[in-house]
Amino acid sequence: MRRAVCPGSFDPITNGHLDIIARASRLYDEVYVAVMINKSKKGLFEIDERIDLIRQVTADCGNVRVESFHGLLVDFCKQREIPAIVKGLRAVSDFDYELQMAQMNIGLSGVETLFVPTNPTYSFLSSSLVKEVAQWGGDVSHLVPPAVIEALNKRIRRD
Ligand code: COD
Repeated sequence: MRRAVCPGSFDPITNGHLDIIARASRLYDEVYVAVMINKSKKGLFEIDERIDLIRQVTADCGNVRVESFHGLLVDFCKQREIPAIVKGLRAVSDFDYELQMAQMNIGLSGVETLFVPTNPTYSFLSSSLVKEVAQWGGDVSHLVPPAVIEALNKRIRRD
């Protein structure tokens, strides 16, 4: 079975993430989406909320499993016998940091990183920008799935 992981914070999942996950799901038999826990960074959404949203919007793929993990990505991979990490690349600005992580990860454990070029429609898109625009009342309905719009509206109204 060919397995890969798409890791991230997914706070919240955007159409850019979803595009990469869907493309990975067509290349691999099983794709894990790993919501990596960073306790020093308070997100807008709790980890369980992020997982729930990702499960809803990736259900159509049919071969995507969503889990959270606290620790090194390479340990997540080792425990599940995953040989490949799939990352989206938006722009040159992503490349330096992604290259460092890819080289660290292969050095730590032999796990390969494969880069998928972003869909140009989403090359500017990040979870941080979505949250900022949504918090000021801007329209992000073309940038995230409808389930995320609903969750953003609820969260922002409650705060
Ligand atoms: N188009 C295409 N791809 C995109 C887009 C977009 N618009 N937006 C995001 N992506 C892809 C990128 O590949 C990105 O890396 C990934 O989605 C996740 O994005 P985010 O913003 O949700 O997540 P990040 O960047 O905060 O995730 C960083 C990780 C959690 C993956 C990283 O810190 C990590 O692996 N942490 C675990 C601890 C660890 O192992 N540390 C050592 C690393 S060497």
